[in-house]
Amino acid sequence: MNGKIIRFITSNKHKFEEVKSLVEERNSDLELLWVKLKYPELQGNSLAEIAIGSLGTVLSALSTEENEYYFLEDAGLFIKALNGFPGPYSSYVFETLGWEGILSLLWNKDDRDAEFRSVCAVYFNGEIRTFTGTIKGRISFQGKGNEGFGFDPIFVPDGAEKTFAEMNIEEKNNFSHRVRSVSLMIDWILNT
Ligand code: ITT
Repeated sequence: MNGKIIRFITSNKHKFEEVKSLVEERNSDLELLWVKLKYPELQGNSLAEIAIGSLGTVLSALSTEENEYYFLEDAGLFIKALNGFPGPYSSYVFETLGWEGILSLLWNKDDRDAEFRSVCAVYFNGEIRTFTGTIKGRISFQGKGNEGFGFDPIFVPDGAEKTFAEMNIEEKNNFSHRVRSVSLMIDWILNT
């Protein structure tokens, strides 16, 4: 079936552009539209819980069209030496400490293992589903690069020598947690 409409609810232009690039690369007949909205992010112990709760809140304020897909995506950085912190609290930690604060917390840690996780929650005709993507990597010792957003200057994905912020969108998309969760969602959408 052609011409399916997917509406991505996010306030973050970078996230939208990463997903747009992926949708264009898949070359399917999906039409991606941006619902530019800053929604109140519910706190929770897991990204899935936060994503489902936030989507429910947003949907209650939107009038949805039948046969259209509505999704949002919640991501977090999980650092091994900090027992998974900031994880589901990544937005708050980024706003308060920034990536520089994360480097300070790790100043005496040799173990730099970390992962980005992403959960998409998608609504379609009365039901919500979630899809998860993960990329393992490490926290660099210094911030590097000007591309991207958030913690990109300090995250080096496994298989690369550069931080996400030293990559353009296409390069980052070869690794990213977001591409992994959204690709699973697209596979599902193309099969419904
Ligand atoms: P939304 O409007 O879509 O919620 P957001 O920027 O608040 O946009 P998230 O809640 O998903 O996005 O992200 C939580 C935090 O994790 C956020 O502050 C980002 O800085 C960071 N983050 C998420 N994905 C990232 C990525 O791909 N690269 C770097 N940092 C990322």
